[in-house]
Order: sequence, then structure tokens, then C-alpha cells
Amino acid sequence: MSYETVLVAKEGRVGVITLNRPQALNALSTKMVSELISALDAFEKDEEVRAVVIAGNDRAFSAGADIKEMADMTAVQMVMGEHFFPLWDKVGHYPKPTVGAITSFALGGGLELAMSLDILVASETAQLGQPEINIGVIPGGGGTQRLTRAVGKSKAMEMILSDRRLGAEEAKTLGLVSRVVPKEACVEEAKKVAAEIATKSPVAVKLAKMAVNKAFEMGLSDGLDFERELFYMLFASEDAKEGMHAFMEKRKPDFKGK
Ligand code: DAK
Repeated sequence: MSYETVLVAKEGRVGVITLNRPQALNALSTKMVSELISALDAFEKDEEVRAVVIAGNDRAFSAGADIKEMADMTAVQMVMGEHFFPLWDKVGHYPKPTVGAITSFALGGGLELAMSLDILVASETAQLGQPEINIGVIPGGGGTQRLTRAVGKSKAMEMILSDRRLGAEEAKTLGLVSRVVPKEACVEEAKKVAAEIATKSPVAVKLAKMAVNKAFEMGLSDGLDFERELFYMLFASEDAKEGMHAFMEKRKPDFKGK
């Protein structure tokens, strides 16, 4: 399939989607989000793809929702789905592992998109923030919830109420991103993280991702029970047998996702 606003490539077992509206700092237009979701859907169905990288370009990961597109919309148009908003939650519910390459600005919906991914790699020059307050609105794509869980109340309040932005190192210290690398290495580093995950059992990866995400939704004892059930369930997979036997036979496992 060909797209206008995203670039799509497959590198071995890693699917790579590059947001590609550099002239608008990758502002999230309805078209771009639709194409992003359609590329994600294609990678979900593609058994060869075991992890997906979503990357920005030199100028931005994304500066948020396209303000020019959104400015004159009515609440009713939004409720009735005349925007990308109904598609939004698909990223957070994506079953395969996702790695974000925060090449530069991740602002507003750009940061919210990033926070819906599993692992974030940031460039040294990245700027992360929720500047919606400057245009008279609040985060609407998960920022008040995901950012607060990630960085705590005081820092989240400062960012959301006053547009205080985080640099990459501070974001790493707070746990919002997991690695910081030079700008030119950012996308490659994200691909490396994804490629490493792609060597593991896709069944175990999928269930591990589900279990970690539940940590944000369940109380501790329910979460522990949930984890235990998934752990037991994995003993029904061929991959778990393969992994343990490969260990005992001192060879590399060959995981088939079965
Ligand atoms: N929308 C549209 N165009 C944008 C844009 C944006 N968010 N950000 C940048 N651009 C465009 C600029 O208009 C400019 O275009 P031209 O004037 O050249 O045509 C071009 O990109 C370059 O931008 P600047 O000239 O401003 O570049 P600077 O380096 O001077 O500044 C900046 C970079 C990122 C600091 C600045 O552009 C900026 O402040 N941008 C706006 C950031 C922002 O306010 N983002 C939040 C938008 S609201 C939801 C899901 C998601 C959302 C809501 C609901 N649901 C599921 C319900 C998300 C909402 C948002 O993100």
C-alpha cells in the first residue's frame, strides 16, 4: 500500500513507520493518523513482523494534533467522529510491541502518541511537553492520565498547566523515556531495541505487554493474579518448551510464535 503522510518499511522482523509531514512538524492530521493506523493494522496481520518502530524525522516526532485542521471544528463533529479521534485508542491497544523514536519535538498529541507506545528512545535534543493550555484546551489523547502516571502529579501539573517542557535527560530520569542517544542515532537505536524484542517468543512478548499494561489498571493483588494466569498459560506454548529446551541444550531458541 502507498501512503502520503507516513513512510512504511520492513527491516527483517521489524516494521518501521516514519511520520512524514516535516513541513508541519508532523502535526497529526486526520489523514496521517488514518494512514498510521492502517500501516499498524497491516503490520499486525503480517506474521513476519514481530515489533514496530514509530519514528519522527529530524524536525519533530510530532508537534501534536493539526491545529489548523482542528481549529474550527465543533464538539458535535468530534463526537460524531469527523476526525482522527475515534482511531486514537487503537495505538494504545496495539498487540505487538512498539518502540517510539522521539527524534525532536513530542508535543501535545505527539507526546500522547509516544506515551501510547511501549518503549521510548529519545534524541538528546528532544523536547517533550503538553502545550495545549497555550491554545485554550487540555490534553485529550491521554496526557492527563498517562503523563501523571509516568512522572507523578507535581511534574505533570506543571507541564499541563504551564507548558513546562522536559528535555530528554530529564524525561529519562523521570522514567518517561528509557534511552537517550545522539539525534543521528535515535531511529537506529529504536530499531535495535525492536530487533532485540523480535528475537523473543512473540507469544511471551504479547502476554508480557498485556501484563505490564494491566499494572496501570489493576490493584496489586488482581494484577499479580493476572500475571500468574498468563505465566501458567505460556506453558501451553511451543515457544516456552523451545526456550527452556534450548537453554538446557546450550543453543539459541528458534521461536515460532506458537
Ligand atoms: N498543528 C498544525 N501546524 C503546526 C503544528 C500543529 N500542532 N505545529 C507546528 N505546525 C506548523 C507551523 O504552523 C508551521 O507552519 P507554517 O507556518 O510554516 O505553514 C510549521 O509547522 C513550523 O512550525 P513553527 O514555525 O511554529 O516552528 P518553530 O520551530 O518556531 O516552533 C513548535 C516549533 C513545535 C514549538 C511550534 O510549532 C508549536 O508550538 N506548535 C504547536 C504545538 C502545540 O500546541 N501542540 C498541541 C496541539 S493540540 C485527542 C487526541 C489528541 C489530541 C487531542 C484529542 N483525542 C483522542 C480526543 C491532541 C491535541 C493536540 O495535540
